Amino acid sequence: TRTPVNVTVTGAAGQIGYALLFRIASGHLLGADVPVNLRLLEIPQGLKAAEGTAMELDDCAFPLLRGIEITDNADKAFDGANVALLVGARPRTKGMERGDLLAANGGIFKPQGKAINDHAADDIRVLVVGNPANTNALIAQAAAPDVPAERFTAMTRLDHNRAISQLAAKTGAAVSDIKRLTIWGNHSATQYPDIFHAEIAGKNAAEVVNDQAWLADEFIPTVAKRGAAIIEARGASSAASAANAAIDHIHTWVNGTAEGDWTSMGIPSDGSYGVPEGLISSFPVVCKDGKYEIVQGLDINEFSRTRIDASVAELSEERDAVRELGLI
Ligand code: NAX
Repeated sequence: TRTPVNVTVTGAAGQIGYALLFRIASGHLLGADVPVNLRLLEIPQGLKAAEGTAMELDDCAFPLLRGIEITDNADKAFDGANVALLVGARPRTKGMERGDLLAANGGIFKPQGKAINDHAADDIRVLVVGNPANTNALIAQAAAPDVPAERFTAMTRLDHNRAISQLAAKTGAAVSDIKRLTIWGNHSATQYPDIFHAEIAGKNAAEVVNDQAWLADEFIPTVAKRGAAIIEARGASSAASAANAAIDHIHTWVNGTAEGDWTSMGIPSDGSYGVPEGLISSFPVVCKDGKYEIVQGLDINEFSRTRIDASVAELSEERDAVRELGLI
């Protein structure tokens, strides 16, 4: 029998947390044969609700769930953590300036990065979901100098999945026929979903679509603004789809991408594709043996170049801003 994997979830009492925890406990995060211990980190006001969720988790009698600990202490929550899903964040409220937003999140992600640095297991893998996800991941990573930088990642898998779904709807293809889609840049309105290297049942997706106006005026904005459209329709932000994407992200990282396919992850740049080193930007990646590698050698056309550069410029500005605030 395998040793349980310690999975820490922050913001566990929130709506993504509620959609996430049951799937982790039922084996969807790591595999149907991997037992898990859950560590739930909340702020004091969230502890009672987290306890309620833990009662429900108990009531599922999940065979793979070996334990649940609930705490408002980051050092305890990350002690021995193998996987950390950083979901809890400070949302942007009306009239809030970007500097205030970054400062408030720095107050969350800097100490959590330090707690990960000091207490997590050697094989820790971190996924930041809480927005602004890429820059929050950068703040946590900078606060964890003893952890290899590549263990800090940000979630663009929801954007990736949204793009696949939109492309399938447009072409009538099955989602399972769509491969090699890429989200580049920031998880924000500037993100760039790239279909020029994507394949639909083995054919080049851009050629199958053959409609530049749809690409520029419908596909890209629909994917980028999907979060706002969900809020408008549901009266609440994406939760189950975000949780599903977080599960996908970690599952793919640990268990690998399918042969001939790749996925999108926000990861520290090594300078590939002109993205300044150290920025946490989304790239096409192949995962194998628990590691990821940026897909190299893709030909970037002018349409793509402009959009990648714009999103990366935004990431650079966010990095400058958190530097000025002393958060990295
Ligand atoms: P909720 O407001 O429902 O839940 C957030 C939870 O985090 C709350 O229970 C709160 O008490 C807790 N929390 C706040 N500060 C904390 C801290 N310092 N330590 C531990 N817990 C803390 O938000 P929810 O809808 O679950 O969304 C969570 C985050 O995901 C938001 O930042 C949201 O913007 C972000 N999203 C990111 C997405 C992505 O694709 N990267 C998509 C979905 C989502 O919008």
